Amino acid sequence: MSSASPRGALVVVEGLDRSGKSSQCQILVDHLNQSGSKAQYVKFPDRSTPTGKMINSYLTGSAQQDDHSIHLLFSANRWEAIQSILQMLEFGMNIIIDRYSFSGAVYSAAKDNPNLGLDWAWACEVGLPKPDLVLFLDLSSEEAARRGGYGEERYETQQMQSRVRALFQDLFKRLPNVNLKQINAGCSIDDVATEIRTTFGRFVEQAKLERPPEKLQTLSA
Ligand code: T5A
Ligand code: NA
Repeated sequence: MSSASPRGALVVVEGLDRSGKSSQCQILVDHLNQSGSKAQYVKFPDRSTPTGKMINSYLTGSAQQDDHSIHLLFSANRWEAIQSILQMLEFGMNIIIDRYSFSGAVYSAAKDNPNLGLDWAWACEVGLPKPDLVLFLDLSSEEAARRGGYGEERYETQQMQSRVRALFQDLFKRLPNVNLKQINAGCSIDDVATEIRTTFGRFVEQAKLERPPEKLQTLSA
């Protein structure tokens, strides 16, 4: 492929558990593929790899892990996928990622562990490709708790979720160079999908995509 052809966009969808990320990623990927763009869905954690299997055992409660060790596994689960993501972007594929480094830092920092704050948690994400656009699906922890399947996995308690919600905002304030759009995820699936489609369309009109993508940097003070 010639270097004149545009690279794909790296879009990340973030939010609390049950905010609708997976549903919305699939809707956006299908929409792009049906309207003539190429798009690929990527999800973290990817539970199919060796690191992902360890993460899955931890999340479902069948294995224990030290807080730092599970944190590093989540990060490794992203790093091991990066070469293939960069290749797909270079071939013009838009990559829509369901959770990324932002979840990685925030869920670990939300634990009651004084040695594991946002700065420590973010450090192993520095150098990963920086998303061109981050869509944050915002939903109160009470609304999230009312949705299907809530309460089955390790972090799905209301106390953890409300800490996570506050920490996402602390993290985003310390990443002024990240292109962030907050989306109200409390309305219907169709309404959220429409807002995401509109936001993505506006982003594409203005996007000047660096090649290769920029990298995530350390947090500002
Ligand atoms: N984690 C993750 C870390 O600690 N570190 C990391 O580095 C990473 C990447 C698992 C856990 O791992 C943590 C965070 C998590 O606690 P996961 O595999 O992404 O992460 O979690 P899942 O259980 O797959 O997904 P979520 O619980 O986050 O759900 P989604 O994807 O936000 O929501 P979705 O689309 O599956 O929808 C959930 C339910 O709500 C309904 C859906 O139909 C479904 O039933 N729904 C709506 N209902 C009403 N109105 C709407 N607008 C709705 N949208 C969806
Ligand atoms: Na999901």
